[in-house]
Amino acid sequence: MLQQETKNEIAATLDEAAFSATATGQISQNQSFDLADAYAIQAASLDRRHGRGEKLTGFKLGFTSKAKMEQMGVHEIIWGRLTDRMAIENGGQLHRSKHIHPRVEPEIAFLIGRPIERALSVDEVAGYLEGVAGALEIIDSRYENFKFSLEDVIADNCSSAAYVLGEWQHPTTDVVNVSIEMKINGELSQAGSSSAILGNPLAALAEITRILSEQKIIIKAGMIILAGAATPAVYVNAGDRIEGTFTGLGGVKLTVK
Ligand code: OOG
Ligand code: MG
Repeated sequence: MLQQETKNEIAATLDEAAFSATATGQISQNQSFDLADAYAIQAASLDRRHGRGEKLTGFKLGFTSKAKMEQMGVHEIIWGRLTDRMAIENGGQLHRSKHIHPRVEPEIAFLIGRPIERALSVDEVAGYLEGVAGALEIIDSRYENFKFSLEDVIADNCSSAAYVLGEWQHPTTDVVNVSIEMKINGELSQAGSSSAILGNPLAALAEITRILSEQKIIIKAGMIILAGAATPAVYVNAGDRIEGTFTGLGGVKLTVK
């Protein structure tokens, strides 16, 4: 268990790495720390963002599909926090120079319609939704070579960097068998199915209600939840045009400047 002062120092290092778009070494190479420490560092790094005026907009899950677990070598579900500064409008631009080594991945997003304070079952979660959408997430590990341990990536707010939401669809729209394609510059880069996300993205939503209610964190109405990518993530370069298509949910576009 780390001292609070040490957690704050690590949080500052990660926050500055993100802010200056400069990679830093893995924390786990100099320090042993546990999952509780890792989430406390994440919270402290978010406090720094809130101090600069950023607002919490929701939460994301990570490593909810085999494809992601295998790509990154981490096999546990993780969660992180999203802020308004990370939101990019559909069709908008990502500034490559503001990031270290950004990657993009297709996601399913949920818009929460009423507060959630307890663990909900997969059958219950649908009743708390105001919308569902396709999304693109930009992840940008603050660690050199995009390499990390489970604790490292949690402390680094699960590599969260930016997200683009598609148009919200009615909450009863099927999200279980959505075919997902991600094209870069018109060429198919990744293809998958939303069923790769814990068999059903609503299961990811149920999972985060369980995790956050244990942490006494309320998911407020209007918040967004990203269920985790169904496919591996792909590096992006300046000039790239990225397009996610999600059968029944529509498309999401992003260009990299
Ligand atoms: C960690 C973030 C994982 C997902 O959707 O699985 C994630 C990473 O891969 O750097 O966002
Ligand atoms: Mg993701």
